[in-house]
Amino acid sequence: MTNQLFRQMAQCIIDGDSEVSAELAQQAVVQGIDPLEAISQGFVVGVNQVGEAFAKGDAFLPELVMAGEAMKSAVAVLEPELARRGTERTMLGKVILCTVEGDIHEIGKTLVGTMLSSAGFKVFDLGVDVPVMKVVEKAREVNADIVAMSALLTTTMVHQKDVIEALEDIGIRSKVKVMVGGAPVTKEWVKQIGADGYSEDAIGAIKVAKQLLSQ
Ligand code: B1M
Repeated sequence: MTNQLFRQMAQCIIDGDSEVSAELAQQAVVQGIDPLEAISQGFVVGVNQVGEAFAKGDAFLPELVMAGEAMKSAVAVLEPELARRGTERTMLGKVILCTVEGDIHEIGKTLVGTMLSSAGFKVFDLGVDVPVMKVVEKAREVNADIVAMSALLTTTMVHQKDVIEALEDIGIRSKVKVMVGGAPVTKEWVKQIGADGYSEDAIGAIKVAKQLLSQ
């Protein structure tokens, strides 16, 4: 039953059908399915297939856009449920969150934000395509504990490094932990740019953020 629902979820993303993706997400909520499982075993399977087809030249930008929209509709339905399931409510720390300059991929970043908020972090989500100085100025303004940056493009991930350098330039690098993520980000990249941590997925981001604050 659940497997069939997961297959339908993947398919509606491939079809770029936002109406069906929202309906299937709603079904998952009604059936008490873990929203993160619905995302990772259902919808993301579809978005990955579209991504692979795009990379091979078997799908084009309109398909990518429609898959992204369908994914957003599903996540919008699942987000309140994700937040509702968050149990810890104490304020663990302040997180500045963004997708870096030049990059408009927002779905993974938003999921990370939802997970961190539901775990008890106060998240300042600056959105997508956020200029380097806006990130560091906000970090200084709110006295942030963590700067969390998402990048989905090999051409934009370099701005994660730029933000770290800008934090150094304005003299607050030692006061703030830097966490990075997104599909092209690897452990090697984290080391190379001098970030403090990274996670491959949204749920792992909670563990990493907590670890960073306990250091
Ligand atoms: Co774009 N795109 N895209 N795209 N797109 C990718 C990323 C790509 C891999 C597709 C491909 O070619 N196979 C490719 C990048 C290639 C590369 O650089 N290596 C690509 C490209 C090339 C492009 C354009 C350049 C296409 C063009 O215009 N010719 C263009 C760039 C626009 C820009 O940003 N300037 C572009 C545009 C778009 C759309 C706007 C159409 C749309 C985004 C819609 C939106 O976000 N509102 C889109 C989409 C949908 C994708 C794919 C298919 C799916 C991304 C997604 O939402 N995944 C993607 C291929 C793929 O990833 N399979 C692709 C689902 C999401 C839940 O996963 O974002 O990875 P993800 O987040 C995960 C983890 O990475 C992690 O946790 C999340 C949840 O588990 N994570 C973090 C993410 N951030 C984190 C931060 C953390 C910790 C964990 O701590 C801070």
